[in-house]
Amino acid sequence: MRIDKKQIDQHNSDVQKTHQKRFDFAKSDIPNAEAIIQKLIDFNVAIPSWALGTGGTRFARFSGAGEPGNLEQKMEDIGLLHALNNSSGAISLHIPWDIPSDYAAIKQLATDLNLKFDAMNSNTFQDQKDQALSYKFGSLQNTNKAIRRQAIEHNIEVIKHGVKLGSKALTVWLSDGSCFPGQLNFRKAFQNTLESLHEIYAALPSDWKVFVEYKAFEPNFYSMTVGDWGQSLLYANKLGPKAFTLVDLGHHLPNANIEQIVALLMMEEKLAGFHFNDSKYGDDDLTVGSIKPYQLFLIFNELVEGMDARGLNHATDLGWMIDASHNVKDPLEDLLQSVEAIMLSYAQALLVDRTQLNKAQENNDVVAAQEILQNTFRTDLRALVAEARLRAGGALDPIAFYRYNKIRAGLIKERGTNTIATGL
Ligand code: LRH
Ligand code: MN
Repeated sequence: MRIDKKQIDQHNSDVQKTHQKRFDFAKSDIPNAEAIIQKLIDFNVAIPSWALGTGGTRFARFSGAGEPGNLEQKMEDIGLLHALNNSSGAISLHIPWDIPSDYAAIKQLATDLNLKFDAMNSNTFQDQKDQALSYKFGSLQNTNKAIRRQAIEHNIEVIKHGVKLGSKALTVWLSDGSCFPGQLNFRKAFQNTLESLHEIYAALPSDWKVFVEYKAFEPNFYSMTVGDWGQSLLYANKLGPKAFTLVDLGHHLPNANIEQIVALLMMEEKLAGFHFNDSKYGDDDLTVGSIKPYQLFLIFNELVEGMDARGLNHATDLGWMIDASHNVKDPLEDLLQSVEAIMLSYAQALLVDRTQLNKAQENNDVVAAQEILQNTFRTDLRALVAEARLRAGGALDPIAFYRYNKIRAGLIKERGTNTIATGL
């Protein structure tokens, strides 16, 4: 399904008056409103190919209707999101769930939909039906050299798929670890994993990066072989200049100070980027900003401070991606909400008066520092984010447009109710 620009123009003219009033009020109090809007227009968040269908848990999966049944339909859905918010201009593929059958056709479709190919994701956390050896006891860590070899070859295969599509990065998330004390020799598991990652690193084209994604627990529940930012940084430092750490917001132990982790990984120039989502307990993969919006703002506050300290390009020098799963909501509405939450937190971080904040920090004026951050967080920037969307050719209110134009009903009419999207 494609959205006609005229439909968006009609929607925008219907809500323009209300928007203009809100925008005029918002910008009247924001001296750098135009600079913030330009940064928002340039900012894009990649959408995971595995989050366009209904997700589930081990207990149940309540499938939705009109889901994308193949890679082309997944790209169509991301194209639809991008047409509405002009901030979702990239897709991140997961192999083997999304192996293109016709590369030229897929690349042409991406061009037609104004989409780029973001980081590729390997998968050694499942056994594929035609797979010789099992990853039950891990992949790159496995005590069996042949199983490590199989996993290395898979990652190299994923790089080859990515090169054909124009991707520039490989994300390696390993489910490897142990469920019980005594099951694993931690040192050998680390060294097997590092040795294996060195072989994958050696296969990277010169202009590629590898992102080492860490996770505290699940599916292993005693140890994970890439269990936290420190372990991921160890691997990235030992691998070389093309290796970085990837922060998935849901992969931390309860109450971890993620904004501090982000500040230090930025300082070490080893932060690859993000898998944005939100969570209350574990790796819940909930809508971004739906549980801990202040934490998301504090993370972007550290990101803007860190990126400006190094003169980085906000839009292109880090990897911005959502990694969520939708058990009870329409996946496309959920993703629209997540992108909105990211844009709002980024806009607020751009609004922080850093000169005053640095002064308060230097003077240990705790209250002043707190007031600067909390007042910024309590500043409503939704009209600025909407204005950026409008200027970029998007819809002022994507969710309202999506519902008013019965997009899901249209997808069901096109695809029927039984299509299942590959993914989690
Ligand atoms: C692991 C993870 C990883 C993906 C998977 C789909 O929890 O976050 O990034 O490979 O989800
Ligand atoms: Mn992730």
